[in-house]
Amino acid sequence: MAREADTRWFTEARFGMFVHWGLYSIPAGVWKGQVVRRNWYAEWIRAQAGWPEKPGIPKDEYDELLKEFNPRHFNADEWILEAKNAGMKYFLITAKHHDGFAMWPSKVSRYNVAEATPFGRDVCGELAAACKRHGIRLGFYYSHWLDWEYPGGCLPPWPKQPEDPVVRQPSQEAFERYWTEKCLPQVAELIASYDPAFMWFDNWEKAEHLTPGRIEQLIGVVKKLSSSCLVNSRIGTTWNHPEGDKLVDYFSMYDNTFPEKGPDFAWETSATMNRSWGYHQADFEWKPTRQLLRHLVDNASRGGNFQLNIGPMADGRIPAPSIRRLREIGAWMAVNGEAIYGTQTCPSPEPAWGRITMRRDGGKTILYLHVYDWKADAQLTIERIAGKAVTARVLETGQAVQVAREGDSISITLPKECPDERIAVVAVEVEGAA
Ligand code: FHN
Repeated sequence: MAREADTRWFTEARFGMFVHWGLYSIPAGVWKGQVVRRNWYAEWIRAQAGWPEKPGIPKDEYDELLKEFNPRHFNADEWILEAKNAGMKYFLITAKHHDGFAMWPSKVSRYNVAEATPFGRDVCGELAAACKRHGIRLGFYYSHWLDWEYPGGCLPPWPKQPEDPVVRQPSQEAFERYWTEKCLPQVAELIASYDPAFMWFDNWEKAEHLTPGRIEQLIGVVKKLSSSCLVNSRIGTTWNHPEGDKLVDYFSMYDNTFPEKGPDFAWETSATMNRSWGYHQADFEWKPTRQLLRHLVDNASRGGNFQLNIGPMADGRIPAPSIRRLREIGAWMAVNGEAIYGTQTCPSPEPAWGRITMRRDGGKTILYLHVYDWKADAQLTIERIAGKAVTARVLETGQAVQVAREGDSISITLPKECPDERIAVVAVEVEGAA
């Protein structure tokens, strides 16, 4: 087994949206008046409410949320257009998170949005159709390892913190039943019904239930139905398969992790805008747009993608702080997108003043200098770069920038006018191989 699918669309896209939405969006991080703050992950409320004294919501109590799930403002086109206008090229939705609740009318389990809630609609299907309408690639998050609804699915891998209870995991036999009765058929159903461009599985450590055989089986189910559907490393290859990540199409970093150097194949970082993935009504630690933009540029300059999460509210609306950030990023991308999409890493060392992305275009090369700290008249040097620097201009405004070769480096002089304090881009055209 080896990676064969074409990941070009993915690496060229560089930027996508992640969405965590489900029953947990109703309590939104607060259970019986108590803010759930073990790690601020609102989608973990079923396991973390009452923590540390008495963690966990009994299933019948959690299932009361089913009666309440009726998001009257949900509009798939609005979400997809919000992603598209932010400059994102793909969209990933939690088809099933750890609570085991399916966001499509699954024939495998009645624990799904169409049959078990008054809403009665096919969330995944509506989003798939909207993605198609707006030219956005679709992916599904599927929690294959943890499933807190179906007997035999794995439970929280605790204790992790001193206050965590000891959790007794299901037997291998019980997990096998869950695996063959729910996990594999649901994944097959998702691929057959909606033809996603990629699947995002979720495991982040050594797990005795994710055996090499099971991992191969799951990859096999995906690839048999769609050889072009990409599979991420969080299926468990990193920690649980002797052949490692060469079995998968792209590497997913751990949450909010931005490496100085990524692996030598396609990779991405998924990140939150505040601390939680699902909507958390008491999490006010929102990251500034400048930081989110820098994550995008950092990763792009190092050969990786950025998958930015939003947690819509239970009624289907996207929280205002997320909307503002998406639109600010979109405004930046509208003028600087060419410095992101389809670019490569630059062979010259990473500079102290910012980052460099690069595009080869026939005989010429364009270097995009992402300036993090603009100072009027400052000289910026791009070290160890071949070719003849021809022109340089501020990407947003077109203002000409002075450029010169000095030995094996190119240097530019920044004009007084900084177009964007967060990240301003200067495009330098180089003739011949850079
Ligand atoms: O436990 C999940 C968490 O809820 C969230 O879905 C993130 C997204 O990367 N993945 C797991 C933790 O890493």
